[in-house]
Amino acid sequence: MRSPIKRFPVPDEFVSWSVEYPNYKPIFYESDVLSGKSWADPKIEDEFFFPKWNELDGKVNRVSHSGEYKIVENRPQNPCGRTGIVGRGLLGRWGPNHAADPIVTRWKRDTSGKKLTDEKTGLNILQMVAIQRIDSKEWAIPGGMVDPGEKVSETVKREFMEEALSTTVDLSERLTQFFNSGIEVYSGYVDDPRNTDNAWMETVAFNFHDETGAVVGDINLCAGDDAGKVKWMDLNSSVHLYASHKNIVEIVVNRLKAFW
Ligand code: RP5
Ligand code: MG
Ligand code: MG
Repeated sequence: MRSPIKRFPVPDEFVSWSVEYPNYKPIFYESDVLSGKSWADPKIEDEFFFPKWNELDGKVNRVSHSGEYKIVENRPQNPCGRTGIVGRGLLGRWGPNHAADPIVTRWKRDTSGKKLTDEKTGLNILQMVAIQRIDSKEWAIPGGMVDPGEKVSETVKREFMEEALSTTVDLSERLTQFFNSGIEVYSGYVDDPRNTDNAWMETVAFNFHDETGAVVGDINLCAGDDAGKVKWMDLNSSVHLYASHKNIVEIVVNRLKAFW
């Protein structure tokens, strides 16, 4: 969901905290939705809230992939700079909000099963299972938040099942094996529209590649949870994807030496 709040403008040259921005007057915003939710932290001033920043805090992972983040005026500071909003905005956790993203790929083929290539470069065309988010209507990787105590390898599988297969029932042996053989392609900050000066998205993205197309190539896709639509999307440099998902997908395309 895009924040309904108008951010204080931050020109590119003032994003970095190391550059003085004396006129910076960020807007405070925390969604009412967060109050009392088990997946959200309390307000920073809550007398019973003693977060362990930069550590595994019970089951909540407050460690950033970008290294140690600063605590300024009792609040975690976004390691990528100013955003125009203070407070958590729409995000549940102060500091890093951990997600996981499954990039499920296959080669584009014709009806006879022959791999299709880009005419100019002769490179094969890669396809990814993409979902259309209900909140912003943008196409995206079918990722989601890591539950407290959950392994990211479980999160990617669970989120793919919820958003792209609309199921929570156990997968077949073959699919289970497929989802156990993912390759981690990225871990770090996500340039998500919900990020604020004190709360931001981070992800671990895994590639699950079906080389022959026999495992997930003809799987029954069905959009569920926060996905309105699901499809196999051709990947190339003109795709538009939510947040910084395009950069993450490009890593997979390069890894598999596909057309971009
Ligand atoms: C993105 O938001 C992550 O890369 C992940 O895809 C997603 C997680 O948030 P929800 O889909 O649960 O809203 O930044
Ligand atoms: Mg989800
Ligand atoms: Mg999601």
